[in-house]
Amino acid sequence: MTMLPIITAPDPRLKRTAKPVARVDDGLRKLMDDMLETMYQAPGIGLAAPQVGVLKRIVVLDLSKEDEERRPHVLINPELTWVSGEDVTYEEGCLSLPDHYADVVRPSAIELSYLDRDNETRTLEADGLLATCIQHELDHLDGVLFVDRISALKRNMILRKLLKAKKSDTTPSADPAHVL
Ligand code: GNR
Ligand code: NI
Repeated sequence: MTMLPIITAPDPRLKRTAKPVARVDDGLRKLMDDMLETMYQAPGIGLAAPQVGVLKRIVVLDLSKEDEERRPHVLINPELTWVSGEDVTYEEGCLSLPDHYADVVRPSAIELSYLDRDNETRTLEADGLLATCIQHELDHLDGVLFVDRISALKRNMILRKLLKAKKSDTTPSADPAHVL
């Protein structure tokens, strides 16, 4: 297992649209295992490939509690096939927006189709935190962050603080000259 570095905002790589996967092969299965390990280590409940610099439509998630057995899930080329008319508000966080949280409104229940790690097409119905998390991850595949779904005032406040944190970080990979 390899830990992958997680990209944090502001970074143009988080704003791009990820490309569909033609076929799941051993290389992508290794990437998904590394993404799961990276997500558990972070720790987070979901991770999308663009967050580790891979512009492919791949998502991993696991909503099991720390004291429970792990329930890893991988979604390849996920597509919403239905969203509820009813909305719900969750306080969201994002590994690419470290230490910032905000209330985000999204449909409360969804249905989606996706490929699993054996290239089988599957469908899933979700509500509660799972529905919110999946929508948050699907947004990453389209270059959308949760701050794009809140007021411009709150968004700019969070992005300004993240940029400031990056500017005071002296590690070369965090140099804004490279990431902006
Ligand atoms: O770990 C995460 N928690 C979370 C909480 C509420 C709504 C969405 C999320 S996803 C986030 C991990 C992450 O950044 N995934 O892209
Ligand atoms: Ni996120």
